[in-house]
Amino acid sequence: MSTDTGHISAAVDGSWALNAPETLIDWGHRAMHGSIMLSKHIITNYYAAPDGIKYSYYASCSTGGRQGLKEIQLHPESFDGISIGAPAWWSPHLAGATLWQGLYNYPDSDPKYIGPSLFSTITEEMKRQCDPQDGLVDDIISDPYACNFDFEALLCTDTNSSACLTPEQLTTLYKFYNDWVDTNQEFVFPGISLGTDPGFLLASIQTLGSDFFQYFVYNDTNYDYTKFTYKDVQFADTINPGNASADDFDLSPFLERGGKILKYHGTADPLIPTGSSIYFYKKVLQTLGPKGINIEDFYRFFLIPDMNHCSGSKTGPWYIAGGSQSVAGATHSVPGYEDAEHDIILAMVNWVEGNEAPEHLIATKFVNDTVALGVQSQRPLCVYPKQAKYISGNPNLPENWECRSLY
Ligand SMILES: [Ca+2]
Repeated sequence: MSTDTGHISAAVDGSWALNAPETLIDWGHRAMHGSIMLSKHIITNYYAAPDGIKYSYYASCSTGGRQGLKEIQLHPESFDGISIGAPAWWSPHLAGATLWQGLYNYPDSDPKYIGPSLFSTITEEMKRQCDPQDGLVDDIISDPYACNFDFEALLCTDTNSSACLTPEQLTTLYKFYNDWVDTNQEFVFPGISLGTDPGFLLASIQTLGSDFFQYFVYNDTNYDYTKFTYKDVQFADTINPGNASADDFDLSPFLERGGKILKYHGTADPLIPTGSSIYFYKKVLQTLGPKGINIEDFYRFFLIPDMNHCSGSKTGPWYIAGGSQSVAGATHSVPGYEDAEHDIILAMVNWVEGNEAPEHLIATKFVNDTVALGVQSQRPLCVYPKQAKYISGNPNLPENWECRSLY
């Protein structure tokens, strides 16, 4: 089953929500649940199964990730297992950060403005510094959070006046790659990971942010997003348009019904900061840990080094046949490797039906992301917070890596 949740629009156009409060609730959670219930009814009757449906699964990414988390928070019975990628789970804060990050670089007449011609300079310097810090020079920043990055290496000097940044521009860059912290040191939203292309969020004001406040929060065609501040996020929190935020960290009802969650997020996501998934994981841990629950018993999270939003990486293995992932020449699963170690859907099925929790997954990079051209490299993805560390031999082979705890 899939659903348009009751409206049709381009992904980055929020104008459909103008004067449409009921449609907003449909988008937030109601259409998903209604569609699930209806499809279960149809499937049960079509197949005339005497015992009904044995297992139900969900797989999606981005807003689909949010919708899956929201569904199991409101209706834990709906699914036995969900596979969630890069979820847009914290609606007012994600939209607020999207707008705020664009405003760092606004207007373009300001001395702090960084033009697009410098973006590759920035990411190349991050790659140069951070790639080796993970222990292997492989054109992949495997652990952006452990990179000690010297921003001032990008500073213009008297001998270097192009492909460099002024002190004012460095301030913009520093904000962009760090958490947004506002009044009274309150954490608002994580910044983008080091090494991630700033092109999407920094180059211009994205309607994913401004339309949320214009149409979802204020319902006002005259809204001026250039006046946006943290106060607007605080106000949006009080409304929580469409009750969309999937921010109920007590997932114990889903655990108690036997549900399983496999979640992944690329470490070079230019759209939804990777840190927002880490933050969610830690919030669930902090909520359930004190109750004596080991969250790995039902919720396992994988970072995918260098992967962009939901899919894709120039150099890193990223393909696990997750929701919205695709490579040329595959209609489903991972051709040549259709098993629970390489395919996150099969891993989820294996966990739910075979009671075997995945200790790792193996991500695949096909040459030019085309199956017919063969496998370029494979590498294990580890259950967070473990990381894949290179041992020896050919780094393109997964057996030459192991998942290790960092401490
Ligand atoms: Ca590296």
